[in-house]
This record gives sequence, structure tokens and C-alpha cells, in this order.
Amino acid sequence: LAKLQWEDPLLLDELLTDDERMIRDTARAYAQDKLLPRVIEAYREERTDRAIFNEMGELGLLGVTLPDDYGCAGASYVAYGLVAREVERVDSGYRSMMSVQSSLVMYPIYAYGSEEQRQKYLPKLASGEFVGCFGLTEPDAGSDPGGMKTRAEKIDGGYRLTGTKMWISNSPIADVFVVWAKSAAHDNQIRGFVLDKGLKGLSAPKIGGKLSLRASITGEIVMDGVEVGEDALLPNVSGLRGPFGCLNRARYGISWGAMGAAEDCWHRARQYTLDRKQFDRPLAATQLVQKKLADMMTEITLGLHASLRVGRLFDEGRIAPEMISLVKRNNCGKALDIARTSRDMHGGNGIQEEYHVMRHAQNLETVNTYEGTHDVHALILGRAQTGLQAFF
Ligand code: TGC
Ligand code: FAD
Repeated sequence: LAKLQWEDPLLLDELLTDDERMIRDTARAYAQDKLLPRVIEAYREERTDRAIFNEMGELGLLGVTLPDDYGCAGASYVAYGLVAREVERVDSGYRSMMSVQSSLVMYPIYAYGSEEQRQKYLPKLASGEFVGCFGLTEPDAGSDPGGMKTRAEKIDGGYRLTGTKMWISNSPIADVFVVWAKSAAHDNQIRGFVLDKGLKGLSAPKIGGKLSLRASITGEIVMDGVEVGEDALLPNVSGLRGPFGCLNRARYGISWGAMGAAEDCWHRARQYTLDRKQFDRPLAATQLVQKKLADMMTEITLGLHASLRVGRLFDEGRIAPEMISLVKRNNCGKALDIARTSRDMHGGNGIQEEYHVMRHAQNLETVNTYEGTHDVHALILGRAQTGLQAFF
């Protein structure tokens, strides 16, 4: 009989290719050596380190699934998920910075852009010389992005954009803005535009006062009659399937990332309860604590294997969006429960920054909300099996 490896009970590691393991190890070493030492202060001071993009770019961690023609690694979707897991093991905000750049900015330029747009933006986004952001959500259109008010009107030689985007990761430090607007020249269809920092009428004020995801900067995108040329339009997609094509990739990555944060909370809870004695015995020797650790091990193992399966289906071109809703919803919800439980198992110490678990729990509140809330993904899964629309 084999001996159980408690950290990897169903031997996920064996199901990875050598390339995937190598990329995972690179991401892990970077996250543990370079991100972990700065996260406590970054979170406390609500400070986003711009250099992180350059560092990740140097290691090939940005846009890993895109081809090497544009300076990317051409790796599998499983490799992308493994990077998200390792980065979010340290902080969801760092993973957010990476996944917005990769899935929400580089992917649409690659999939929907012209060759000129690809050449202009992708190599610099891959190296971290450019930071990108993705503007879909608006003050009055969150779960229902089809209700957006941002408009593109046709002008001589291009478009004029007017509207406000809300809750946009990276926007205050972004060089490149992928924004979605209803375009009068295209039957009022939703179209994507790529804007450069510095355009007249374009600003991106920071949203302060967040009690979650504090290491990742968030802002608005204000477009006050921003005029762009025809070359700013993403030519190859029209309608909500444009932004959703990007969200499919980011949501999938989040399903791995959330499990990384959960693993950190699990491992810390295990070690803490082994070390901490009450009533003359380690807390880990009590039945209640062991049940909690067993639940964590089970949910994380199942969640990771489900994400691995979705990643393989992605790589085989057999993905259905509802598969992604299933793992995004499950893994985020389970990770949030695990982080809260780990916080509880740390007692009073659990609220302290040096124990990390309270920060994960606070972050996972956002992760459970963005890219489609937990309940919105339930409605997607409900619709898929009943054929009945329950959104309205
Ligand atoms: P619905 O009628 O369902 O669909 C409209 C059109 O879109 C297509 N579509 C998809 N295409 C590809 N992938 C998907 N996942 C798709 N889902 C829908 C669909 O086929 C249809 O196409 P067509 O050609 O027939 O018109 O649209 P609806 O308006 O009823 O949508 C409802 C709902 C709830 C599913 C959807 O609006 C939704 O998912 N809402 C959640 C919004 C959301 O996720 N926002 C994310 C903003 S970005 C963000 O949070 C980034 S944070 C990143 C970070 O910091 O890490
Ligand atoms: P609402 O849609 O108003 O939802 C509020 C509540 O109502 C939720 O519980 C929801 O589940 C529920 N609800 C909504 N509709 C229904 C329904 N039909 N039936 C039952 N319940 C329903 N967006 C971007 O475009 N780009 C980004 O980079 C980005 N980054 C973000 C970073 C952070 C830190 C945060 C917090 C958000 C970010 N978002 C971004 C926005 C995010 O995607 C939205 O917050 C999310 O989609 C939910 O929209 P909302 O906040 O307007 O909530």
C-alpha cells in the first residue's frame, strides 16, 4: 500500500507535464522569495508595487498561454492555473494584477485585435513595460454588464467615447485600457476599444478605503469624450461574447488561485494547531480541529482536481462556459469558508497581520464577488440545467 502524501492526497503533481512543473516551480519560488516578504506592508499601507509587473514579465509569467511570436511562453492553460495558484498562495491582489494583465488585456488584444494591435501592445504587456486594465463594470451595471451606459459615437476617422467604468483593477497605474462600449456605428452592439494613457478626456482615479485586496490598486475609468482613431477598435468581436471570452479565462485562473490562498490557510492552520497547546495538549489533538483540517484537505483536493480537469478541457478546445462557472463558484466559496475557519483556529492571533489568514479571508470576499458573484454563477448553472432564465 502507498503512504498518503497529506499535502497532495490524490497526487495531482503526477498529472502535470515537466513544462508545467517547471513553470509552477518558477512561480512558486518567485512568489515565496519576492512577493511574500513585501505583502504585509503593501497590504497595510494599501500600496501597489509597479515593479511586480516587470518582475513577472522577466520570468515569463504574464500571458503565459499566448504564443512566443509576441514574447510569451506558449504554455498550457494548466500552467496558467498553476501560476495563479502560486501567486495567490501569497495574496489574491497579486494574482489579480497578473490575471487582469494576462486574461483580460493580453488575451482580447491577441484574440480580437489586428496584427498591428498585437505587435504594438503584446510584447510590452508580456515584459511588464506596459500595465493593462479591463473596463466592463460600471456604477449601474455590475452583474448585468449588458446594461452598460458607456457609448462610442462615430466621428471622422474614429470614435468618441463617453462613460464611466467602476471597480477597475490596475486602472490608476495602467498604460493600456481595454474598454467595452455600446457603439452607435455598429447597431448599438458592445464593442471593445484599446485606449492609451494620456488621451484627452481619459482619467483613472483611485478608489480608496478598500478593506479587501489592498495590495492591488483599483480605480475608475472616466471617459469624457475621449477621441480615438479607427485603429483603437478591436475589429474581430462584437457583442457580450467579447468580454465574456476574456472572463472565461480569468475565471478559470481564479478557480486555481482561490485554492492557492486556501492551501496557505490550511497549512497555516495545521501548523498553528500542532504548535499551540491548550488544556496540556496540542489543539491539533482535538477532534473538532481534526475535523476542520479534514474538511480543508478534502475541499482543496477536490477543487484543485476539478480545476485541473477544466484546464485540460481548455487545452483540448472542449470547454463550455458553465464548466468554468462551476469551478469558479465552488472554489471561491470553499476558499472563503476555509480562510474564515483558519482565522478562527488561530484564535486571537488570527486577526494579526503576521499570521496572514485574516488578509486571505478579507481578500477572498472580493474574489467571491468579482468576475461574476457566487450567486450569479449559481444562476448560470441553474439556467444550464433547467433551460429557465432566473436573472429577471
Ligand atoms: P446572455 O444572454 O447569457 O449572453 C449574451 C451573449 O454573450 C454570450 N456569452 C458568452 N460567451 C462566451 N463565454 C461566456 N461565458 C458567455 N456567457 C454569455 C452569449 O452566448 C450571448 O451571445 P450572443 O452572440 O448570442 O449574443 O447574457 P446576459 O446579459 O443574460 O448575461 C447574464 C450573466 C449573468 C450570465 C452575465 O451577465 C454575467 O456573467 N455577469 C457577471 C458579470 C461579470 O462577471 N463581470 C466581471 C467584470 S470583470 C472583473 O470582475 C475583473 S476582476 C479581475 C481581477 O482583478 O482579477
Ligand atoms: P451587483 O451586481 O449590484 O450585485 C449585488 C448583489 O446582488 C450580489 O450579491 C449579487 O450576487 C446579487 N445579484 C445581482 N443580480 C442578481 C440576480 N439576478 N438575482 C439574484 N441576485 C443577484 N470589473 C471590471 O470590469 N474590471 C475589473 O478589473 C474589476 N476589478 C474589480 C476589483 C475589485 C476589488 C472589485 C470589488 C470588483 C472588481 N470588478 C471589476 C467589478 C466586479 O466584477 C463587480 O463588482 C461584480 O461583477 C458584481 O457587480 P456589482 O458590484 O455591481 O454588484
